[in-house]
Amino acid sequence: MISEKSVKIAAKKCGADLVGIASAERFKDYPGDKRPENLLPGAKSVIVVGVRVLPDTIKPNLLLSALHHITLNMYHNQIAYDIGRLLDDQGYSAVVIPHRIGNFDPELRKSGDYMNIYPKLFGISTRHAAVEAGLGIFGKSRLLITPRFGPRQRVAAVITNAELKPDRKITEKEAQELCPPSCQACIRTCPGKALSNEGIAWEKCNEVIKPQNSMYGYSSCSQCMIVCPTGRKI
Ligand code: B12
Ligand code: SF4
Ligand code: SF4
Repeated sequence: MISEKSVKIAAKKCGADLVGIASAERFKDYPGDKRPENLLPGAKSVIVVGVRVLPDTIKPNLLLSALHHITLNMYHNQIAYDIGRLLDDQGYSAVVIPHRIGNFDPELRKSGDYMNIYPKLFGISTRHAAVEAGLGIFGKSRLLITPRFGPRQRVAAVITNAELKPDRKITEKEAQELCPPSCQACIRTCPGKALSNEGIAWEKCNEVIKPQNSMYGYSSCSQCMIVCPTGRKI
């Protein structure tokens, strides 16, 4: 029987900065199409792996930023694949949720319903899975905020029928420290005015990053990642 410890050691050996485990049970109140069983009948656990964003690399210009995000997507996709392979070797099923490294059909991107169509393609939200796996919380930016890196990580996931001990979730008190009620940095800085205390207007964010996808091959804007004070090195 595979243990959570061996999964975590393997993920770290492959280069993961973050690894957490959620039980599939934690997704029971999610919309039907966002539950792990939707992709893997009999799913028991979701393993989430994360790699850090280097803030100094995404700052200088939009091309460097886009290329950095692509690099990290390739990297976490590979780590997730290796975990999938480890599970497969031991007779378990695994569905790997990677992230895209290239652009989608430009015609699809122009669709007025793109903000609904695009997330559905991935099955589950890896950011939600990371919160369920105790890696962090949702900040006012709607990004995953972790104690070590703030919002500066990208994440992939593996759904499996292996029963692994889930990690504890972040408490309410810890959440207040990660995204203090008084902080407004991401809201003030967002060039698309997409963020507010009420949440995010996805279409406004997409208006900012859509042209960058065509120009640089990937979403470049990372202002909500750059300005967040949480997880900064002292
Ligand atoms: C689609 C998408 C986008 C779309 C957003 C559209 C949308 N509706 O989500 C666009 C193009 C705008 C976008 C922008 C960005 N993205 Co993006 N994106 C994704 C993607 C592929 C899917 C997210 C998703 O499933 N959204 C749909 C739902 C879940 O979103 P929601 O509004 O939060 O949920 C609602 C409902 O579905 C429902 N719901 C969902 N779950 C639950 C649970 C319960 C219990 C209930 C009751 C309801 C409910 O209620 C919610 C509120 O209405 C993920 C990767 C992945 N596979 O998950 C990356 C991802 C979220 N993106 C990421 C990043 C970094 C970015 C950008 C910075 C761009 C960039 N440079 O890469 C910006 C940041 C915007 C921001 N501030 O969040 C990272 C985030 C990392 C982190 N630290 O959090 C991810 C995880 C990709 C990765 N490889 O790491 N993104
Ligand atoms: S990625 Fe840019 S446009 Fe989108 S929410 Fe973050 S700061 Fe705003
Ligand atoms: S910038 Fe401030 S408000 Fe925004 S997510 Fe980070 S801590 Fe929260």
